[in-house]
Amino acid sequence: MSNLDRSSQPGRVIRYRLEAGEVDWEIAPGHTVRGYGFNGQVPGPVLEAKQGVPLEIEFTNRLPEPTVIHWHGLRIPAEMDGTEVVQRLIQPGETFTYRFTPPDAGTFWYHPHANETEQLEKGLYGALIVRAADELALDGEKILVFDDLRTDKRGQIAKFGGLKDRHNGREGNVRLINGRSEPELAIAAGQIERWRIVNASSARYVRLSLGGVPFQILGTDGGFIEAPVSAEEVLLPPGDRVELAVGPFDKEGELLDIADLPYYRLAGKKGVERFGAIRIAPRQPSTAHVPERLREIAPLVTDTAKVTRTVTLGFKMSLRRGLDFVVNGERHHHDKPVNVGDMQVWDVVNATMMDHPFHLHGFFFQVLEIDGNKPAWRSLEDVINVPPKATVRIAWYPDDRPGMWMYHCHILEHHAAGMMGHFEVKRP
Ligand SMILES: [Cu+2]
Repeated sequence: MSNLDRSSQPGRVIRYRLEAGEVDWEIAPGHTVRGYGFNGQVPGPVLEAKQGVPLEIEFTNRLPEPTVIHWHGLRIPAEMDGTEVVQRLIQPGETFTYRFTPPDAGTFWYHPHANETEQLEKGLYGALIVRAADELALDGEKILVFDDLRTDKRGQIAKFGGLKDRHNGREGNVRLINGRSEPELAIAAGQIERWRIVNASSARYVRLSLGGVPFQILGTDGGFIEAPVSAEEVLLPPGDRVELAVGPFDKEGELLDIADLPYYRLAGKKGVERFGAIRIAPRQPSTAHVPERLREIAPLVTDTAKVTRTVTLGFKMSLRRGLDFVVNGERHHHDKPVNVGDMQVWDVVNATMMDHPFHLHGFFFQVLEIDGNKPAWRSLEDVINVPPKATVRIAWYPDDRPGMWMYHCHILEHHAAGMMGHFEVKRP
């Protein structure tokens, strides 16, 4: 990270410089592909921010094409959201400085919001961590960015697969953690680590298992959940994040698979696929303590809240393009405005036979119901999977950040094929 310029003044402004450009990306020892990276690397540098401390990112586009950088999950002003509806695309050679103050602690990520199906596939993504003043520290921390890449016969990044990829989303044959194919990660026996996980895949649903050994879910998109939940697997649709307490493991020298279990979404992988491994390193003492309560999340609405909007995710045949993905029957839907201060209760309806990960920009929502059933725990989300033919009811509060916002399916090919909506949040 030689060209990463980071000067941090505690309590003042944290500054980064990011440059997107072409890169030789070593996905495995001796196997390099021509891709795109931030500051010459994939993933881009981990951006470390502090809750409530201004962040300034001077971004320069050295790509041969325009781009724009979206700060996924951050509740920042609309004009800093980094999409084509709030700013002119950043042309090759241009610099744009993003300035915002992250209001929430958690695990976020950044990626382009232009020609995403190509730019993310080529490696443009990175994690953004916002730390609280009283951050929970366990024995160690790891940041794992999951991705999959499709290579061709020459071992280079494959060309887009046309109509089939437009329909299914592009899944890859090479599985990557932090830009490397099936790496081995070490954790000392006896220790508990905090793992922050991002799924940066274009279309792959990662149904994560750590050798079938239970872990504790600590947080999701919007930071901590209220209390740790023990689980042996967790589903991350594209764009999703989760924070886990991993360990303690007992057997030194043991190797456990970081596996992606089968997930049928009418497309994609069919068997168990390996993303990497955990090696249990020599035992170390532990001082980690996972609290029984992590935070309180006040419910946004009561059970009797009225639905204010229905967003229907659909599919349409098209004579010109073969097929389209639509919202309320329209590609790139122009949705009605939302007033600042008017609580939103949305039914997100999936009218198709495929899963779609619904992503709302700039605001966290609470999931009220999935097909009438309450979720197992309360959380703050910006991505939620909407299963085939299901309805997910969400509530979110438009605080005073007027401007143009959007929501879309985070299967990047579906987004590109039209499954998105933009709307204005306006002061009444
Ligand atoms: Cu979709």
